[in-house]
Amino acid sequence: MKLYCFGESGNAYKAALTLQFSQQDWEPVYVDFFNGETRSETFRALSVMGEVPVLVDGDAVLTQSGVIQDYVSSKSGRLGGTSAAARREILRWMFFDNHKVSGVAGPLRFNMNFLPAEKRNADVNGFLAMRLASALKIVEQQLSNQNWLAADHISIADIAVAGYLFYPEPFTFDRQDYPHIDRWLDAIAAQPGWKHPYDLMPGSPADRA
Ligand SMILES: N[C@@H](CCC(=O)N[C@@H](CS)C(=O)NCC(=O)O)C(=O)O
Repeated sequence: MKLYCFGESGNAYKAALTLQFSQQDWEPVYVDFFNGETRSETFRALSVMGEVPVLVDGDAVLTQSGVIQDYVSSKSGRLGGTSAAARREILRWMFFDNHKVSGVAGPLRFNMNFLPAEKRNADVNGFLAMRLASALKIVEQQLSNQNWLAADHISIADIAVAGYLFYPEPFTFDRQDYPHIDRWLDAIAAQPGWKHPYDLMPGSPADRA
């Protein structure tokens, strides 16, 4: 399988970690996001939404990190639920992630680190930081009652919610403020196949330094 990705993309990282943890044979294809590749006609032919990640598996072309995660989980028989109800519980946390955690952490991290300084808006970032803190409190609460977010084992929901939280750039998230999230991130990083995003996918801020 080929994963179109770049190192700075937390959404791509979720797909890459899912492939790693489910022991799939895959390789990354670098997408030059910072030079506008996701807006090119060639890329749009692959992904009408113009977004990374894209997974190509033979004739199957998949976009949206959650769909890719679900596909890889179903294909490998790993990281998913064993019943329809268990799968729904996993999806419930993935939708929460896409809307309230990654959907906020991604733009906030982009604004604070990758947007040119003159375009940064403190009010926008303050609003996003407040929204992120509220969502992370809910994650912290869930993890105070159980080891994993949506099942009694690691699932694609854990990978989705954790995706952005492994990045080193500042985006107002500090592991020390969330002891249960801190413990859970360590448990994810201890899984066989785990790698830091900049070691797993091509591209990192160091390339533009
Ligand atoms: N909901 C999507 C979000 C994907 C997304 O936002 N991808 C970003 C990189 S992290 C992207 O490719 N953006 C391209 C653009 O905005 O032009 C998913 O989970 O895959």
